[in-house]
Formats: sequence, structure tokens, C-alpha cells
Amino acid sequence: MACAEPVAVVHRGSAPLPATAVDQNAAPFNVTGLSGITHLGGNHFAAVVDNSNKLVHLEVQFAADGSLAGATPVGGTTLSQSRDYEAIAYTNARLKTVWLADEGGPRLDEFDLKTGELLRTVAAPSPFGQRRNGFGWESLVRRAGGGELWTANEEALTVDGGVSSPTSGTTVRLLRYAAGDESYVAAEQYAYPVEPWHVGDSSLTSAERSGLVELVALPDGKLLALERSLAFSGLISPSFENRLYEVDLAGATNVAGMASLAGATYTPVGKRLLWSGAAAGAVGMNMEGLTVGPRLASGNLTLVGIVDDGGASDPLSANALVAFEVTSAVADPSLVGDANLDGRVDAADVAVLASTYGTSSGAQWEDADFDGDGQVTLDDLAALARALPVAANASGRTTVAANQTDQHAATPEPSAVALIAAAVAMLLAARWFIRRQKLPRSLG
Ligand SMILES: [Ca+2]
Ligand SMILES: [Ca+2]
Ligand SMILES: [Ca+2]
Repeated sequence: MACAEPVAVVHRGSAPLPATAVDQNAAPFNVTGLSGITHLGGNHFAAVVDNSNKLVHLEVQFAADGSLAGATPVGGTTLSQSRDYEAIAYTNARLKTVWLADEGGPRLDEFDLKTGELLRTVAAPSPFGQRRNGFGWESLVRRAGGGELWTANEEALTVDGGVSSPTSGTTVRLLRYAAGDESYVAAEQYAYPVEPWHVGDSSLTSAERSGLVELVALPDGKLLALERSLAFSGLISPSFENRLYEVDLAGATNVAGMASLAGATYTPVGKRLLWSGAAAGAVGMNMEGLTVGPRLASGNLTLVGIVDDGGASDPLSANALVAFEVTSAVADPSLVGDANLDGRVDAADVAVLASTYGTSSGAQWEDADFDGDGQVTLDDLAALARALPVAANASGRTTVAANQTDQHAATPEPSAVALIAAAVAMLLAARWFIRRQKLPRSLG
């Protein structure tokens, strides 16, 4: 990739969220303890309520600079089981599912986003069984295409060292799950050093902490880490500080085989501070979740955070969304048209688009939503058709430019457009026929 620009992030304020929502059965419920958020495409998001079985569906409007112009609950999902879910990651419009990280397990559960049915559970590898109470998994991100999930513990496992303090941080493990044939399989782990508390101690209090509460993946593959510090200074004066870092995995030791990090020799991940401060309010709020949102008209990316109001136990925090604008250019290295992210634009991508064409919300890149509006429409079909680098070379063979990086470089011949249009029409007709015959779908 050419000239990778350093990531730059600007805080764009916050907006309150209402205290009630309505689930899939039209039953109202209280919104409290919002702890994770994920982007469903377009202006739609889903947030998870901790210690519950509830998801809240949100519609969010953005101003030109990424600040929040509106945030409204538009529904909810009651899940088939209640756990301490602290983070959420959406899959795509074909699966219509979310993965949730259970802090208490710790474990990952996949649910149907609409019905709330539990579909799958993935266990934690052994070191994470040594979690400290309340300091389990708070983070979850699914990389574009679903090739991997990342999670992490909030503060050190008992086998890895001490918890945070005013003068020392705590070492946690980033954990990568790789997509397997049936589900996700635990893979590498990397040590991540969390910063100490942002202010000194009060001898009268004991709720202070500094930990890793969220992971985010930018479209170019960079991982971001959100830390949250709560500390009481003076006699008893509480404040929150959030810190957002870019994570550098280069050269870091895979510590998956290490039963303990205490006293062990390893290289932790690198980190670079992108932003720190009060997410909302004068002395900060308890921002626990963060996700990449839609691109703005300027081309800049949005990041959207969510605040856990802490129920009755936190006088500082309230239900709220927090906005950030990524002011540096974040490229999406995927080829426009390459829905299945295999580096080629070909019939397999046409098949994806044919299976998702007409999706009106929730579509991701891997559903063939190439313009990021959450829908799969004629615009996406046209983008795919334009990207098909079908051209007869000197030997007369049809070739595909596997390393094409300039999406405008290969303008297909009119005959190629006609070819793809015909292929899509055939696939759409086949799908219609399959539905009419009530046969099992083989696509999607
Ligand atoms: Ca929480
Ligand atoms: Ca492809
Ligand atoms: Ca689209």
C-alpha cells in the first residue's frame, strides 16, 4: 500500500440515549448498562446491555464532521439467555447474527439478531479461565470478511500479574480466533500493557480500575484498543478517562503457549496514543464500547462509542453515544467488487451479489454492499460490473488482475458489462425459481 498515513482521531462529542426500547415481541424494556456497540451498515447499529438478555437497535444520524445529529432506539432483541455480555460484533446480512462476549464465562455466543435464538458457543482457551471476577472479556471485534474475531481480558489474569494501580498498569492478553470450517478456533495471543489509573488514589474508595474495554478494527486492518480508567482523587472525587490506542502487532510474541506471563520473557504489542480524555460530561463517563461506523461524505470514517450508565451505582454516567471522526485517510484495501475478499473480482462475487441483491438493510462489504449504505442495490451491481477486469489479452484468454489496486484502472469492455448483467439476471432468476419451488437455497 502506498504512503500509509498515521491514524488521527478527533472526539466529536456525545448524545444522550432514551431509557426504554421495545423488543421483537413489542415488549418494552429498560435500557441500562449499555456495554458494547456494533455497526449493522448504513445508519444502523446494535448495542448490548450487560447482565441481561437484551440488545438495543439504534438509528444514528451524523453531521458532516462526524458529530451526532440524532440517535434513536428503533427496536430491540430479547435473547434466549441472559449473561454478562459486554461486547458485540455483527456478522452480515446473509447470516443476520451477532457474536457476544460473555465477561463471566468467558465465552463467545452467536445469536440470531432477529429472533434472539442462541446458535453457537465458542469456549475460551485455558489461560482465560484464570480471569479475575469482573475483569474478563469486555472486548470483541470481527474483522471484515469474518476471517477472525479478537477479544481480550480487561485486567490481568491471576497467572499473569497484578491489577492496575495509580502507579502501574496491568498486562492483558489479546486473543485472536481464526475462522474454521464450523466455527471459530482460538489462535494467537499477544500481551498488551494497559496504562495505570489516570489520577491518584483516595484511601476511602475501592472501585478504581484501569483496563482494556474494547477492540476495533479499521478497514485497512489496523487494530485499535480502548482503555477505561476510573479513579477517585482527593478525598473522594471520581472521574473517568478513556484512552484510544493504535495497536502494533509487529514483532510481538505469540504468548498462547505461556501458562503465565509473570516473570516470563516476551515482547508485548506496541501501542500509540490516538486520543485520551472525557468521552462525555465534565469528568468523563464510562465509555465501554466502540465500533467503526459509516463513512462521511468527506470520505472520513466515523467511530461510535457507547456509555454504560452503571445502573444506580454510577452517578457520573448516563445512556449515551460518543462520536469520533478518523481525520486521517483510512483506505479499504479490498477491491471494489471483491465481496468474498479473495483478491479477485469474478463469478464467485457475482454469486454473492445475486444472493443478496435487494437487501434493504444490514448489508456489509461481504454481502456485496460496496458503497456502505447497508443495502445491495443497482449501485453495487454497477460497481461490481465496472470492477470486473474482463478483457481479452494478446493470447485471447480472459484474465483477471489479481493485484489491481486502482479500482478505476480497469474499465471493462461493454461486452463484459453485458456479460455480468446477464449472469446476475440468471442468478436472480435462479434464486426466484428456488424460492418459488420452496427448495433449499444453495446460495448465501
Ligand atoms: Ca458494562
Ligand atoms: Ca472475489
Ligand atoms: Ca450499497
